[in-house]
Order: sequence, then structure tokens, then C-alpha cells
Amino acid sequence: AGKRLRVLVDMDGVLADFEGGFLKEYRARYPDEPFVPLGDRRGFWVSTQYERLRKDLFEKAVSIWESKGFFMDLEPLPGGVEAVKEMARMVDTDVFICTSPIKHYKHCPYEKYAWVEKHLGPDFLDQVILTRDKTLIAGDLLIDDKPDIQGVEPTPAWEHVLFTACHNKHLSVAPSQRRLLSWSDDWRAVLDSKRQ
Ligand code: BVP
Repeated sequence: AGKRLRVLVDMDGVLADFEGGFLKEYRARYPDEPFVPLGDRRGFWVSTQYERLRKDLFEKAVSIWESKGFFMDLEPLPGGVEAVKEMARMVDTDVFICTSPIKHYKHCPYEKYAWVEKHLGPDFLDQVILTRDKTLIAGDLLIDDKPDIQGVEPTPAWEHVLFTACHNKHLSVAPSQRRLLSWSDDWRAVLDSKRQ
């Protein structure tokens, strides 16, 4: 047995259905406004695509995830909670939830902890890392749906495995970048490939 494996797992778009939750709430609040079906999503930033649709839709989109209850009420993505629980039970494996809160801090940080407590249990609160700069966090793997993860550290310790989402599935990424298509994909093999 070599050293322990440290896995960082993103929350929005990987464990929690940010895109689905956003669209549902947006359509409920703004039933007469245009929207982007999930199949037409391109680019990580929902706000940017809505702004391109019509300038004033930027603020309407932002209003959705700044609302009380938005992050708390996100549905888990299929298999994510089970995968993270299984990882945490694996020998020589440490799992952390590594997520960037929005700058409107009234609800989001609290609700991210509440979501983890609800879906992964109170013991998992020790594993939560809230940071706006994931390059500072040392790990062997970062499973994240954001294609470009940058920050002040030019050479992060982790290998970024791109988790497929509606906004990134059409992207051609560098051949060196590995993908997880979903939690039904072989995430165990990805972890094993990083073990000593
Ligand atoms: O908390 C999420 C939502 C927010 O950015 C955070 C991304 O965190 P990670 O998944 O990288 O951990 N967010 C914000 C905007 C626009 C802000 Br203006 C957006 O379009 N999409 C988005 O996810």
C-alpha cells in the first residue's frame, strides 16, 4: 500500500444539479422570458449565455441562484452521492467536496453545508472545502465540470478530470484531459490509476 489518495469532488454540476435547478426556477419565475434549453447550453457561465440572449437576462439569471433556498434545494445528480460515499469508504482514500461559493454570500455557503449534511450526512461536513481558488488546494484528482480551472497557483497538484455536463459535452478538450461521462462511468478506474 502506497500513500493515501486524495480526491477533490466539485459540487455544482457534479454532485448537485445546478443546471436543472436553475432552469426550473428561472422558468417558474420568468415564464414569459426566453430561456436556454439544457441541450443548447454552451459555456460554463449560465449568466453569459443568458446575457447573449438578451442583455437584461443576465440579472434575471443571477437572481435565481442568489435566492434563498436555491442551493439547498438542488437535486443530487444520479449516482454522485453514492459514489462519494463509496470513495470515502475505500482504503487509503480521502475525499473532499471542493466548491466555489458565489460572492453573494447571504445564503450560498450555509446552504452548501446544509446540502452536504442532508445528502452525505453530518460526518461529511469535515470534508467540505469552500474556496474561490481551487488551484491552492492540494489533491491527486479534481473531478469538476468546469473546463478551465485557474487561480494563483500555476501548477496545481491535482489532475483535473472533466465531468461531463450539458455545457461542456461538445467541447473538444486536450487529449491529455480525461473525462468522466457521468457517475455511471468508471470513476473507480480513474482513482486506481492515481494510486502508487
Ligand atoms: O456556486 C457556483 C455557481 C456559480 O459559480 C459557482 C461555480 O462553482 P464551481 O462549480 O466552480 O465550484 N455560478 C455563477 C454564475 C454567474 C455568476 Br455572475 C454562473 O453563470 N454559473 C455558476 O455556476
